[in-house]
Amino acid sequence: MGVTSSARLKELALAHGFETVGVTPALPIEQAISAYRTWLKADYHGEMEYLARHELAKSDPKNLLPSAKAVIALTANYNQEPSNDPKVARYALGRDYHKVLMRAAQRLMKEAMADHEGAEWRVCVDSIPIFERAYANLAGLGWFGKNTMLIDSKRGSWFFIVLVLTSVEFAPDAPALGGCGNCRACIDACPTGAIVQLDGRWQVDSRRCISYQTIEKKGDMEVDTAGWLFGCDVCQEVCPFNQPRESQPDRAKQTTWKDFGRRAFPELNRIPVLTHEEWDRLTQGSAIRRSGYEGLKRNARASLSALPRPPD
Ligand code: B12
Ligand code: SF4
Ligand code: SF4
Repeated sequence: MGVTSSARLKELALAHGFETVGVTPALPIEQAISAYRTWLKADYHGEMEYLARHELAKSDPKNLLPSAKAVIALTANYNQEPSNDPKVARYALGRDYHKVLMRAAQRLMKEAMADHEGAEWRVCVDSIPIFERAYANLAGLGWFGKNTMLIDSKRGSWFFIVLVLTSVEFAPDAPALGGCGNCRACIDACPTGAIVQLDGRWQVDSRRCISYQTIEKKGDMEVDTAGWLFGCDVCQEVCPFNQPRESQPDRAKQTTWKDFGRRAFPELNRIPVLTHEEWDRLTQGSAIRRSGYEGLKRNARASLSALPRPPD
């Protein structure tokens, strides 16, 4: 079978709620492999041991789907008004994106593959070892900002990435081009100095990153979390590509995915005294569950102790 047009696939992807879609060949990406190795060697993954274990699997998409010919990259906008009490990163305000986007991508692929008898595919939503940003970059969906986020010049960076490996050889798109120029707003604004130069590239040292400390890290908190209960959005909030602009109507738009709408949270000072049942109800179907019951309470205590005290 020769190269297949991606026109219908793209039409369907937009109809299923994804904002952008692109295709790139299912080949190893040498620059990503080498950047990833350097990052691991510097211990920037902290205690996320699974990232080191995944180094080999990540080197070739055929390790994940032997028949893979193309990688389809999709984005889903999660932008909404920030939550300030408690401070929860925007991506985690609604329903757990892993589940929502896995379902949406499976529905899309069933429809898109109806005419491709015997076609195979595998959906990845931050769920299997693959360089999501690197493939999405080559598929034309965004470029790497100094904060390491994939940035779409027209839309900004408030989006999730979904990849689909497929045995159908869809026609590839051109990689996305762009850059930060002289801007360094995210580097200066990061409360913990987590965006650092490594081998000539800006990278995130997870050990210093509030997102890592409040979501992935077990045990004691090692940095001042600047009031964040779960995740951190500072390096995206300050980015000029995330500010509304008349000449860019798609920039900083609010999400249209109903599932990502904000759920109700108790105030920060209520969280350290939540019972297990209350925590269970609060976090069901939410990405916030990842930090665990003790982890969320630890985050709240750390945030409360970091808040400026009112004068006596
Ligand atoms: C581990 C991880 C983290 C860690 C480390 C983050 C980091 N910057 O490395 C922590 C816990 C800190 C984290 C935080 C967040 N994360 Co996170 N995370 C991941 C995960 C699972 C792996 C990332 C990774 O491998 N990092 C190591 C570095 C070295 O890899 P990388 O960032 O992919 O960088 C690549 C490029 O530099 C590339 N490269 C270098 N040179 C070249 C040249 C060319 C030509 C090419 C093609 C590529 C290339 O190679 C590198 C390796 O792929 C991905 C999902 C996935 N499977 O990819 C989500 C992911 C990156 N996270 C995501 C999100 C949303 C977040 C947060 C915003 C959540 C929050 N609000 O708290 C923050 C943002 C912090 C930040 N500034 O990055 C999204 C990002 C979407 C986007 N628009 O970019 C992802 C893609 C999940 C998803 N499916 O949507 N995350
Ligand atoms: S998520 Fe927060 S702590 Fe992590 S790099 Fe961005 S600004 Fe710094
Ligand atoms: S804030 Fe500036 S330096 Fe940082 S990613 Fe955005 S444009 Fe690049």
